[in-house]
Amino acid sequence: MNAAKPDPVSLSAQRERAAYYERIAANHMTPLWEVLHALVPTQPKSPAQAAIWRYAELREQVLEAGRLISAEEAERRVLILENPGLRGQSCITQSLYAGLQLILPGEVAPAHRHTQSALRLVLDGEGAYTAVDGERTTMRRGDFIITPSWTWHDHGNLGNEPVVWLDGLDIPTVRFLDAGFAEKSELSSQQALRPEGDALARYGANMVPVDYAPKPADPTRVFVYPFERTRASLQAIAHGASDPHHGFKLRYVNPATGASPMPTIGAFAQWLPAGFETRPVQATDGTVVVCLEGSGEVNVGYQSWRFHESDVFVVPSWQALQLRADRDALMFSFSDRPVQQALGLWREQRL
Ligand code: GTQ
Repeated sequence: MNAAKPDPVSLSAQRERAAYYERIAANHMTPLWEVLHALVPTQPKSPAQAAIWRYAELREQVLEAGRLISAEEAERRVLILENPGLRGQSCITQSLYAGLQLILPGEVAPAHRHTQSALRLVLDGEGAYTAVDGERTTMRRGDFIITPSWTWHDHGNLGNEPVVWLDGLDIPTVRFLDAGFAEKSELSSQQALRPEGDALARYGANMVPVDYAPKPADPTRVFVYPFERTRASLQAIAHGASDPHHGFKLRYVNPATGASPMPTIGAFAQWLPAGFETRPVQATDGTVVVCLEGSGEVNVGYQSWRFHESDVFVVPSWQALQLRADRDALMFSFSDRPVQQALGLWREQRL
């Protein structure tokens, strides 16, 4: 259908409308017709921009923060990765926050809990741990660790080198819903209630405790997805058929339900053999991507970058993504996909 173009508006009509808008503004009202197309766009037009953070620079700058403030004083010593299109809002996409956290040998990031859900992706250094609701896990490069909503968590470094990881939280989502609560623990480090590995043994070995009956939206009790398992799975499936748009890609799940590990954040691991080039694909979930192994080139919309180990980039909603690996590449990513799927909003277009 070809809608007829409306007649041009005379200057006097324009002035009359402007005066009217001012009168109704006094009653806290505003006309829909001036904003309708921005409110109901024909397709997503995210203010977020595609961007890349190179780890070589990130590392230097977060280590500098280590000389300026202690983990104890900061509570969490983190450099927020702020989307250049969303400055001042502490977010990397409209719904997600990302930051680079540093913990130095001997330091403790004290126990607290909040309704925001968090994930960690360990990037650098050995000897740190995260404790979640009374159980510690040693953090190793590539490990994907979660602290679901309202779980107590603290971090510490028992080793002798700086440890750096990427934090991903649903802070903007919880802020949007005005549903944020937080509290600090009296104890700086939680007391261990269970031995290390307990949760993984109980919930992460294709079994669950005999009387365990999770609700569909419950986060998983498996709070660590060890990198060696992820890597072994990706390498095993890489002998089979690839997906032209995704290479070899798996999503992390709550093994007891099949849902995402936490209700607000989905996470993915992807293997691209050397020389593999994905076909472009766009999706409504703005996504944060980390290169854990290998190197290559990424195209997001009209931009393109080379990426190396531990580089982080963000792909805004509905921008076309294309990846090319020049060495075998292992990519981790996270997004708000489970939220969009629960609301019936998620779309993907394979180009
Ligand atoms: O480790 O608990 O990057 O509470 C932001 C808020 C990390 C954490 C962040 C947090 C944490």
